[in-house]
Amino acid sequence: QNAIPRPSGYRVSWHANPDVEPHHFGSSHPMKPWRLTLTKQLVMAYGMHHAMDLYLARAATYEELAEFHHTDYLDFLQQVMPGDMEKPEKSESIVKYNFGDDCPIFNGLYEYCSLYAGGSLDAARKLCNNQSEIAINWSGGLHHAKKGEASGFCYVNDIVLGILQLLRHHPRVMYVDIDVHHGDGVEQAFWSTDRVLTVSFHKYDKDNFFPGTGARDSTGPSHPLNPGAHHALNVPLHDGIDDKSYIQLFKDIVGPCIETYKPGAIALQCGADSLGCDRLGCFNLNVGAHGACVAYVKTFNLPLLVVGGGGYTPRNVSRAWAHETSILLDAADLIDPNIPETVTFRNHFGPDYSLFPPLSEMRKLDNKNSRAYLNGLVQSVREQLRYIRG
Ligand code: V1S
Ligand code: CA
Ligand code: ZN
Repeated sequence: QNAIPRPSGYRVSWHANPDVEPHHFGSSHPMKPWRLTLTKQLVMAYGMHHAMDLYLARAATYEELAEFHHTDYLDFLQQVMPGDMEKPEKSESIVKYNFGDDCPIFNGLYEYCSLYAGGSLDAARKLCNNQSEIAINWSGGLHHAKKGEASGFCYVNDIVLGILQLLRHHPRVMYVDIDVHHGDGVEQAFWSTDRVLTVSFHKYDKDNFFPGTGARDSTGPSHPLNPGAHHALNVPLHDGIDDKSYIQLFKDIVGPCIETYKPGAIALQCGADSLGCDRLGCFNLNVGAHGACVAYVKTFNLPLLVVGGGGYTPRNVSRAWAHETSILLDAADLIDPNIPETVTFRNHFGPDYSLFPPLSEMRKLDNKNSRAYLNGLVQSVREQLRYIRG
C-alpha cells in the first residue's frame, strides 16, 4: 500500500535513527528498543513514509544534554561500562545515579541516549522553524529521567529538552502524557514555572505502582507566589479503565486545559503501556481509544511534538504508533485494518493480522474507576483551572 497522500494543509516530520533500535537492556528487561523497528516496518508497509518528511536524527551533543542534565551525571553516563556494575569503586556513583535493574548499564548506553534525545531536539526545532506542524519521534518520550539521575528505564529526558527548545519560541507549552506511568521527570523539571502546564494521566497507587507520585492534589509548589503553583495537573486512575471512560475523561480534561492555558505548542507523550494486555500496564484501552486521544489533541491545530514512551507488548506498541502516525497524517481512513501478511509480520501479528485486535477482551481487568470517581476528577480539574490564565 503506497497511496497515502501528503496532508495538504500541514507538514508532518518523522525523526528517527535506526542505530537506536539494536540496543539491548537485557533479556529479562521489559524495554525492547526493537519495538521501534516493528513500528517502522508497519508504517512503511502502509506506505506512510511517502507522506512525511523523513529525517535521520543526529545524536544530541553533550552541550545540548547539559541544557537540562548535570554535567557530573552526563560524565558518568558517557564513561560507564557494563562491567562497572560489579566494581566496588563504582558502586557509590551507580547508587547515586540510580543505575541497576530498572536502568541497566548496557553496551552503547550513551549513544542510545544521545540518539533518542537528538530525535526530540530535531523534532522540536522543525516545529520552531515552521518547517513542520507535527513532528514525531517514537524513540523518545522517556519521561522519568531527572537532572542528575536515571529512573524507570529513562536516562536522559528528551521531552524536557524538546520543551526547552519549544519555550525559545513559545511563551507557554502544554505537556500531555498518556503513558500508564506518571510523567514525574517532566513535571519535576517544570515544577516552578507557569510556562509549562504538565498534564499526566496514569495509574496511581502510592506504594504499589511505579513511580508512586502524581496524586490529584499534587498540583505544583504549595507557595502561592511560586509561578509554578497550579501548573502541574495529575489524573490518577485505578486499574481497568475502558475505552469509553478514558476518551471522555481525556476530552473533558485536556479540552478545558488547552482552552484555558492557550499554549503556543503541545508536547504529547504517547506511552503505549496504557493499552490493554501490556506487560507492565493495567488499563483496558484498545488501539483505537489510545489513538482517539492523539486525534483529539490534533484537532487544536497547534504545533505538536509527538513522542513515544513506555509500551511493553511490542506487537501492540507498533500497532498503536503506526495507527497514530496515520491519524497525524490525516490518513487513518486510508489504512487497511488488516495488516499485510508478509514474512516479517507473520511472527508478530498473526493469526488475526488486525491493526485493532480486541485487546481488552484477552486479559480483561475490572474497571475500578467508578463514574462518580471520574466525575470527581473532572470537577476538581475545573477547580484547578480557575487558577490558570493563558
Ligand atoms: N512495573 C514495573 C517494573 N518492572 C520492572 C522490571 C522488570 C524486569 C526487569 F528485568 C527490570 C525491570 N521495573 C519496573 C518499574 C519501572 C517501570 C518504568 C516504566 C517506564 C515508562 O514506561 O513509564 C517510560 C519508559 N520499577 C519498579 O517498580 C521498581 C522496583 C520498584 C521493582 C522492580 N525492580 C526491578 C526494581 C525496583
Ligand atoms: Ca502518564
Ligand atoms: Zn510507562
